[in-house]
Amino acid sequence: MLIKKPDDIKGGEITDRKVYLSRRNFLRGAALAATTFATGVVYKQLLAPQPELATPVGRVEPGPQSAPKKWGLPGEEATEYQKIASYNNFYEFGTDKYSPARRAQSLVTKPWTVSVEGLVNKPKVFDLDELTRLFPPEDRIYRHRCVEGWSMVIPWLGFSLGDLIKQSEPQGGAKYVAFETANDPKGRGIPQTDALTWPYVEGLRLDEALHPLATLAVGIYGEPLLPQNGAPVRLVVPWKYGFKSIKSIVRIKLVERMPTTTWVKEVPSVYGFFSNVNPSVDVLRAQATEQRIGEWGRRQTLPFNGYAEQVAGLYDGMDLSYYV
Ligand SMILES: Nc1nc2c(c(=O)[nH]1)N[C@H]1C(S)=C(S)[C@@H](COP(=O)(O)O)O[C@H]1N2
Ligand SMILES: [Mo]
Repeated sequence: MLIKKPDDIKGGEITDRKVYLSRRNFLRGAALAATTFATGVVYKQLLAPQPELATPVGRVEPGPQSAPKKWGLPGEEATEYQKIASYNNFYEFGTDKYSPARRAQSLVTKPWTVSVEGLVNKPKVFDLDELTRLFPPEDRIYRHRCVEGWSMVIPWLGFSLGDLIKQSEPQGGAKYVAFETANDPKGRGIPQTDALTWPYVEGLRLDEALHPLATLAVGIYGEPLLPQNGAPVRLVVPWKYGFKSIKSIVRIKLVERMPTTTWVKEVPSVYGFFSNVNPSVDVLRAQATEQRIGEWGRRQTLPFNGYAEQVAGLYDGMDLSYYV
């Protein structure tokens, strides 16, 4: 694998991707600045105590304390709300795990619309309130596996993306679905950092998008999404690595050809379009085990993140060590 040099490993496992990014910037000719930045990030992660949440969390004692059975999975406890809300990837607001909880508070989420467009008979721009009225969200507790090696169990509040897509009446030529995060620095309070190119974009094959597990989430633990978790509406694809679960979505477009995605654009040699959780294929680094946030030790990573029974059929006949 291209990116695993001994140099890269010493910064700490969780900073792998940032180290990669700093190398990319290096290649772009921003050597000094990038190196300084990457070092700063490493120190921050090593030294930072658990950060205070900038947002007053609506529910100080979240679900697990009051109703642990309701929120867990068999043999797996739901991750504490405070952890879900303070350990995030949202590169628009910084590349370390703790920045989004502080910096995403600038995100303007009202009013918010989601456009469903492209190869559909009934394109429509939905106001968020209308969306949740038409598709009432329900509790959906899923594992969330980041390619950096950590995982959580998150009690989302959401509805099936497929229900929204079906009502738009996809045309015969529609084969894929492309998603876009808001990209409006002034109007939406999203800083234009140079970590990635914006907007963040993602995609699914249409049959994946129609699978009932593919979820549009509007809340966690029964509360509206916090900005750092991708308010007011984000994708959740529990059998794929976390980066497929694009946050703060404004556009859903049905298209004929496989759309590009942010991480495929960034590192085509490492990331693939499908990005199904697969313990036997290394993406970024070995993916056989994971650190469940809030637990000691590591868990075995399950094929399709434990959802093989439901989703493996989508990939019948595909060589999943090639179609990563
Ligand atoms: N727009 C946008 N969406 C994003 C990201 C991002 O940087 N920007 N990061 C992804 C990654 S890598 C992960 S692991 C999840 C993290 O979601 P969480 O912070 O709610 O756990 O969001 C994904 N969606
Ligand atoms: Mo991730």
